[in-house]
Amino acid sequence: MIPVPARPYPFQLDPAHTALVVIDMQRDFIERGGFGDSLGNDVQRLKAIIPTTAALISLFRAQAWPIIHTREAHKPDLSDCPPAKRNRGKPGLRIGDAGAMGRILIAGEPGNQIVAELSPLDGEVVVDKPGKGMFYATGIHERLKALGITQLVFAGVTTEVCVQTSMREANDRGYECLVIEDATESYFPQFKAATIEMIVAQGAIVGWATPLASLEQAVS
Ligand code: TIU
Repeated sequence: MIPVPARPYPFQLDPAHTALVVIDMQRDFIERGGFGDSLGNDVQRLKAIIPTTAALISLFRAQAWPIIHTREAHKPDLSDCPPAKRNRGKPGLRIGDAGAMGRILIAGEPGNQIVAELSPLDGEVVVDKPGKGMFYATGIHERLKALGITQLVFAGVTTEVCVQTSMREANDRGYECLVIEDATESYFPQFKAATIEMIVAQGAIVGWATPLASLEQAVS
């Protein structure tokens, strides 16, 4: 076990059973003209975590620990997008509509690609998920179990939506979860801060949180 300084207390990292999950670092959320922009958000602030997330991915690659990348993605026929989800978007530019980077949040469209700086390598798992959480309708729990993974380190966007939902889903499935605070971001700084507090509260009710430097120093 590798003790990693973290809140609310050190995280005991089990190197043989840990995977990195990079949530939804796709153009839809990070560049102008995508889903995040269509919802009225300032997407600029999400770009800031690309270097930290790249360094985190490099750390896992150097250790040859598994890496999972997710994308929020729907089928072109929208058969996996319930009206309750589609109708909640901005009227006139909803999931499946034609935007500046192709159809909004649709698999295979330019906007659905992971940003170039964080491109998955061959052998890394890429999960297309129709929900906010990474476990709903993806089969990833079975794949992680087959790999013997019991701990997940989280990065990506947005902290309070897809990252938090995925961490809570993971928690309920028995994974120990650590979020890297400077490798996750929200359109709303106050939501990011509140989410981190919610995760670590009550003795790590959902998981642990730490900056990348703490993990790097612990692993080196
Ligand atoms: N809107 C928002 O903050 N997030 C999402 O819709 N999806 C993810 O967080 N990936």
